[in-house]
Amino acid sequence: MIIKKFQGATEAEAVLKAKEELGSSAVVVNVKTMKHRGVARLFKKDYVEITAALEEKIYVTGEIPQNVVKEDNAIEEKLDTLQSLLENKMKEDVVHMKEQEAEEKEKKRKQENEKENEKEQFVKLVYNQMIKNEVDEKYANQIIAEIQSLLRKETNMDTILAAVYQKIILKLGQIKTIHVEEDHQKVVFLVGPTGVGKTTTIAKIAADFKLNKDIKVALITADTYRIAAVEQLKTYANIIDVPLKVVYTVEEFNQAVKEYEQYDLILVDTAGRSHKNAEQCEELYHLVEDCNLGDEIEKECYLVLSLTTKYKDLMRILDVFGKLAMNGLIFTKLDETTCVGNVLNLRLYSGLPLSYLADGQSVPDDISVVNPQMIAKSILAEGGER
Ligand SMILES: Nc1nc2c(ncn2[C@@H]2O[C@H](COP(=O)(O)OP(=O)(O)O)[C@@H](O)[C@H]2O)c(=O)[nH]1
Ligand SMILES: [Mg+2]
Repeated sequence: MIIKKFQGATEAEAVLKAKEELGSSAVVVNVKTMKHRGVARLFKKDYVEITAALEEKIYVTGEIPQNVVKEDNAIEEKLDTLQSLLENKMKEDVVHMKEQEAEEKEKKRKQENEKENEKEQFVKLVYNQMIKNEVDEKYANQIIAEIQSLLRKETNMDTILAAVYQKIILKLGQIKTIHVEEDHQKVVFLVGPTGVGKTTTIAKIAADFKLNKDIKVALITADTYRIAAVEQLKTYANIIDVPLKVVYTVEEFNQAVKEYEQYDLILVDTAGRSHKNAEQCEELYHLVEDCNLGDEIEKECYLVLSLTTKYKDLMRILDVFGKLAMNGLIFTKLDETTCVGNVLNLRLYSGLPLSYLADGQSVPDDISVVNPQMIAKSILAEGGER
């Protein structure tokens, strides 16, 4: 606001002066009639003084008074300050935002690291579980390595565990059982070390085929080293009601098979061979490989192993018996161990299919076809739980 006083002989003259200087927008805010003082009062006439006011920034044309220009400059300065303040504030905000972004990123990275650690620990746990259940380190590592691509993107622990479980089942592979067709003779040898349960397993299998599958079963035993061994199988043969022939030579064996012409499944018990005794083993190879069965009769051979045997010994046994063409692996004494890792180990070490699993001394009940789901679960369970 500009306020200024103007004088004139009359009010109109003073107003005119005001409008000339301040422009037509000037407003008269006060009018005073003034008298001269002292002697001058006698010679001079009264005059009028007005106070005119003008809002700033109204000037459009004409000369702008100095004080108005000053005020204008002040405002501009203020505006400039305001603008630079604003600019500074914006700059600060940008810096702040960038800092916040970096912080968020760091937080996210930390969370991801935490998850990664958690995952690593979980995988380690799964690995340890396999080792505790006596899976060979080599195979446990292989399994973990094979799910690496899934581990890179997956964070859900259940999914990871399920993938390991699936891998184990895949590795356990297709199960091979003894398959017998009517009028299609099959001769099946069970071989393996002493005392693993060959004779007991033969009795169990014979009973299952005869009683549950209605297959004509006959037995031959070539285990003539111990009288007790023959007697043992004789007892089972009587109970199950199947014929049994005892043979001492390959010729006798061939003859026995001939005489069993009408039987669909002939199960052959063999003497337990120490894998350390080469001569004993040669005898067995001779029997299994050189027997003359003719083209009509199918021959199969299964290696019987006890789950109570150490992995190292099992590997040696496999090295020795592996010289025979083998169709599958039978494991016994599952009931005497909590660790089934060797089922997977031997399957992978030999490349042979898994067949049967015996879990007790009781004939005919304690045997079943290998169940890969059960083995995989047990391998991943605390204490090999089944
Ligand atoms: N706990 C247990 N014992 C078994 C099993 N299979 C066989 N056995 C026992 O192991 C011992 C030797 O069995 P045997 O059939 O004579 O073995 P072989 O020498 O291989 O013929 C016997 O006392 C059997 O009762 C099994 O699955 N579990
Ligand atoms: Mg025996």
